[in-house]
Amino acid sequence: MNKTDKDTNPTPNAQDVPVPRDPLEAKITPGNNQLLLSDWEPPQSGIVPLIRFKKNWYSILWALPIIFVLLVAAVAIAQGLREVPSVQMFIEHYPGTPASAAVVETGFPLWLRVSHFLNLLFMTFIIRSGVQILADHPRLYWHRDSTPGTEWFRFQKPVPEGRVWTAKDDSVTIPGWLGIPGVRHSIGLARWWHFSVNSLWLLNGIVIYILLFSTNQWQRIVPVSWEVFPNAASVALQYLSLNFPPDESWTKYNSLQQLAYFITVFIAAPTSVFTGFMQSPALSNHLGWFGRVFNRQRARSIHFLSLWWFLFFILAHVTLVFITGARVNLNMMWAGVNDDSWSGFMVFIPLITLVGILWAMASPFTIRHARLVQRVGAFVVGPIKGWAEWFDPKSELTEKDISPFLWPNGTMPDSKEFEDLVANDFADYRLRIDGLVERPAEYSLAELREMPQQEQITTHFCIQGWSGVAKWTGVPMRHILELVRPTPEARYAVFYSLADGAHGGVYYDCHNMENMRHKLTILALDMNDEPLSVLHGAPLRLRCENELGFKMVKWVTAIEFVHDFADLGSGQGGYNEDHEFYGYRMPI
Ligand SMILES: Nc1nc2c(c(=O)[nH]1)N[C@H]1C(S)=C(S)[C@@H](COP(=O)(O)O)O[C@H]1N2
Ligand SMILES: [Mo]
Repeated sequence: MNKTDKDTNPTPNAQDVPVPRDPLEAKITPGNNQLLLSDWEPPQSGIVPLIRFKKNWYSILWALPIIFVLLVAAVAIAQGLREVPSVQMFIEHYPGTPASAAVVETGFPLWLRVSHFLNLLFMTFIIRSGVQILADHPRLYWHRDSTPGTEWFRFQKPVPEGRVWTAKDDSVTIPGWLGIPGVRHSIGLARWWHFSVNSLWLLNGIVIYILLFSTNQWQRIVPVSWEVFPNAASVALQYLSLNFPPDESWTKYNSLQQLAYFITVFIAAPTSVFTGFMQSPALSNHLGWFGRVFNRQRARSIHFLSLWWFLFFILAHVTLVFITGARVNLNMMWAGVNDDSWSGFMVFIPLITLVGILWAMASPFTIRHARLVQRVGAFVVGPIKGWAEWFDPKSELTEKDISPFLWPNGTMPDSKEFEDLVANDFADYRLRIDGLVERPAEYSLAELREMPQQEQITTHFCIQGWSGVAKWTGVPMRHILELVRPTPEARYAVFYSLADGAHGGVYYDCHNMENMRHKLTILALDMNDEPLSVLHGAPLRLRCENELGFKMVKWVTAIEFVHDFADLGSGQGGYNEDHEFYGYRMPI
């Protein structure tokens, strides 16, 4: 078709009709593709971790002298016990391995050695990004809400009183060699690492499970007789007396060793996966009573204890590998041979150097190529997130579950416009709805209050790790959809705030239409039977219970229906997505 044909065509096709745009689109600012430290929350150090017993807090540094004294005492006692005839008989009877234990003659096959290495590599990324995530809300709780003062563990000072202290204010810096990327409040990027590498680790784990049980390799690490317990006690006594039991190298493990591997592979790993998933708003809010019992804070605490098991295991495992004959042990696990050559070292040294290089590069790379990390992360875990988003959340909590405290979060509005609205008790407030809708509309607060109201008691899940229960009342989004009638082209609803985000430019966030149709998606006007406070989003905020908190825009002023969000800001689907590298879909 030549130019003249097109120019003279009297009927414009659908693409030529100008799409109505909300004026606030112009106030969106794109984010940087790098994590710019000059435009970021300034560093803030935490404190030495504390654990609470009853009303008192104790530094975990006390553990060092306590463990030392206990170990010395245990060695003395164990050595004394080994002189006692009945103990000697016990050790003779239970030498360390049940007589029934199978002998694995096949060594460590290649698949086992490769998956062992991958496991080591993945675990370095998982642990580091996990610690980074923890530092975004450096407190742990055992119960459903996250009320300050009720933590059992923290590495941050008590919450200051007499001022607004948001969850973002509370985040602390950890060094770049430890966390990934080692920048305060970099949870968006840490999560991409954590979840992408978790997926690889999980795949590796599934392959390991399958191959363990389709060969005889499982026999080394799965106990099959109750005698494993007295034998493990016997081994512990022998180790503690510093007179080690005989080593049967890779044909069979002693009972203590077997239990340690069993716990790691079959208890700690699944526990971590399970408690990881239970921290997701979509899964937890969908699972009803199960989500209440295994609530997010409990799951997060157990997830953390599971980390400690892994750290303890790694320390013990590596120490024993090196003190019970490093060369032979390395030959077995890295070269697959049982001799005293140097072949294990020849494989181990380059591979562990590679791990070291990747370790050193991870944080600087992530800071420099933050947008890339976000894109690759979303590509790897996007399908899992899409699957989780599909769950319709339930509201099964009751009045007595309502938390005494809900952390405030985000950047407060500080415009003259907002001040005037507050001064007038929001009498001049209008909610504007436009974009791809048949009937654009503007509603006053009074009109919104006359619409059908829905009440729900739900848990709020902030990406940073805290959660809390509140009762929300407001207009179901389904009702709004009936009023304004989005056109078939509309695929997303963009929520605009009266407040700017932390790095300048209007705060906004996009949701897909399925989220808008969920039973519990409402435009909340009340929180716990009172009109919303300014802190929590007055006069109107979104509740969308299968997403993380940052997607629930506070101080909503406009909703625009669009076909695509690629042309808004950096095109990532929202303010924190553009500026802090969060994901557009965040049901986990
Ligand atoms: N406009 C705006 N809305 C926002 C934020 C923000 O910074 N600006 N923060 C979000 C985040 S990260 C969370 S966890 C919730 C917190 O809601 P709350 O302060 O009522 O607990 O609001 C969300 N809505
Ligand atoms: Mo949040």
